[in-house]
Amino acid sequence: MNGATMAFPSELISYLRKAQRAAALTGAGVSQESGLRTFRDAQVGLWAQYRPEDLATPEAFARDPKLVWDWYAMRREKVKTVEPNPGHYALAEMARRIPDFTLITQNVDGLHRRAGSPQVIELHGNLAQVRCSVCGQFVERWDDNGVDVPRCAACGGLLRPHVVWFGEALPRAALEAAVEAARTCDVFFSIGTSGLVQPAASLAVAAHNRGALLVEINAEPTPLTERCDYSFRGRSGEVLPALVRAVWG
Ligand code: BV8
Ligand code: ZN
Repeated sequence: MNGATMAFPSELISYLRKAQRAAALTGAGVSQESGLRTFRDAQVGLWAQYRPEDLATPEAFARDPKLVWDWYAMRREKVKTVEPNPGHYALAEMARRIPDFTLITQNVDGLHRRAGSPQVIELHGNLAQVRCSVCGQFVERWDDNGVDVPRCAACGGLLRPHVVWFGEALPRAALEAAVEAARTCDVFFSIGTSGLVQPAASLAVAAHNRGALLVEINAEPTPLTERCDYSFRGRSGEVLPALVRAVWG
């Protein structure tokens, strides 16, 4: 299905025109059209031999901090070279159209903010931020001599990316805000996510159980698909702009 010729059910269009409160959960699929690999995509180059879920763990960092630091340094550099895509901009537009719109993302690339989304709940942190793995102090600048993992000037601890690794708790305030949005919204969008990672994936179910309309936009079916009121199979960079055009002109 491509966005240009998409037709949306009229009852969905009228529902969205009246919606007062909406929440959207985005995953790596939304950034895929900006040129960022999803977690499902195979990695390339010298990272091809590693699975993201094996690198994004405290155990991997403890075992080989340099490998994990370099993987994030590579991703930080890559994010600097990409731009938000029409899917990001369509979500920023939705926030201007729906009175109470909460954008929740699993992505750590910061592209929603760059696309102008007013406030973004970053459930899994942000690649661009670095903190000390010991004292937790955030660090703006560090010298990476390419040999050792940079250390904290205050306590000498190893620096690490400010992202949530598997097995680590999500930031409490972010998770609480996301749960509150899921509980109170009229419509919940699940976009570009395989719906496999918890607790993010449970937000859509919580919203649906509270009576929200559940709308999925994803390139392939997910464990959420059969629960959805609407599930659009397609690229978020095409479907989202088409939906915004159909609802708000
Ligand atoms: C926690 C930051 C507890 C790092 C990430 C067994 C059962 C259930 C749960 C668990 C379990 N074993 C372990 C767990 C818990 C675990 C978990 O869920 N594991 C899964 C894998 C089973 N969760 C955790 O560990 C979480 N923490 O539970 O802590 C705790 C509590 C208290 C105290 C201490 C501990 C932490 C999870 C967060 C991990 N960090 N990211 C980094 O980025 O490096 S997760 C990371 O992977 C991403 O952030 C994202 O969330 C996830 C990848 O998922 P997606 O974004 O959905 O991407 P994916 O590639 O999967 O899918 C993309 C989709 O897009 C696809 O469906 C594709 O078809 C579609 N698509 C592609 N292109 C497009 C598209 N769609 C539209 N348009 C396109 N163009
Ligand atoms: Zn420190």
